[in-house]
Amino acid sequence: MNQQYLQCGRYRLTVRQGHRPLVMGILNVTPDSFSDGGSYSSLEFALSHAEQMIADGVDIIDIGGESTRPGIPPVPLDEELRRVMPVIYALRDCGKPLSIDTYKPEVMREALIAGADMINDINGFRAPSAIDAVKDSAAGLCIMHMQGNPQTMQQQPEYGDVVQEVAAFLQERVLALQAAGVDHDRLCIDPGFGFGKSVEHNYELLRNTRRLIETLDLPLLAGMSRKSMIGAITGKPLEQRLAGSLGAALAAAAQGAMIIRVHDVAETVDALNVWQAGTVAAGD
Ligand code: 8Y7
Repeated sequence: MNQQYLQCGRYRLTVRQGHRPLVMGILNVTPDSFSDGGSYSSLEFALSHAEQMIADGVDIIDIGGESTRPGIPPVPLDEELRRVMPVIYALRDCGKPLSIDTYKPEVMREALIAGADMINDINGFRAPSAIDAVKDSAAGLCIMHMQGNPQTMQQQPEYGDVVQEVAAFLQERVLALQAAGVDHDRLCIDPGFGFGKSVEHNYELLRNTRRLIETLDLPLLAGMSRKSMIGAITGKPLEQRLAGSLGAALAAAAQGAMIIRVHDVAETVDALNVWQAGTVAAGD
């Protein structure tokens, strides 16, 4: 991969092969993501969570106002804005790039005006006007593959050659964004683990991380933290998937993944730092 950095709004992130992968910390701003019993509002909860992630060494904060777990109904536009915008304003000057996890062009536009540095679209900028919403900014763009939609995607995932089909989809979206004038150095790709994929599809994709990076010639983001693909191997419930998730992160890192999206920032930073210290960089 020739690309040395990812242009991410106000930031230029190093994504050179042989460098430690960046850690993207998941910041959910959904009513179900904080315990309602105490005195915290969801905004206060999100801000203290962000502060902790920064102390733990996070590289990018991924703010999401809509849960995209399989089967969860979509959140209306005004509700998503109500959740996400105050967090962007509050964290704008926290010193870390802010990524917004949304597939709604209106949210992309508002977030970019408010100073977001990256748009993470699980829908791969396929919504009409999604490309228009982002093309004139300097924001980093994560293009994720998803088969179907979050309501139905896990019902009957089907592929001939999953790696080939995901690569072809990502290539088509890269070309669509570039045709609209988006610079190559703003793009990263993501196979979309768990988004319309069986456990076997997910591991086939994970084992082919290197091939995806070489085929697309772009930095790759891997999001496997606590997902059912981890549960399928470990037999562990959601709250006991940290060790399995670290294993997945290292498997992706070893094949050149450059951004790892996780819930557990401190543990992932430690794991990647030790892995990096023990790895002989290719070509160095
Ligand atoms: C991913 C993601 C989720 C992922 C990217 C979860 C928003 C489900 N997963 N974005 N979002 N990649 N780019 O369990 O794998 O975190 S939501």
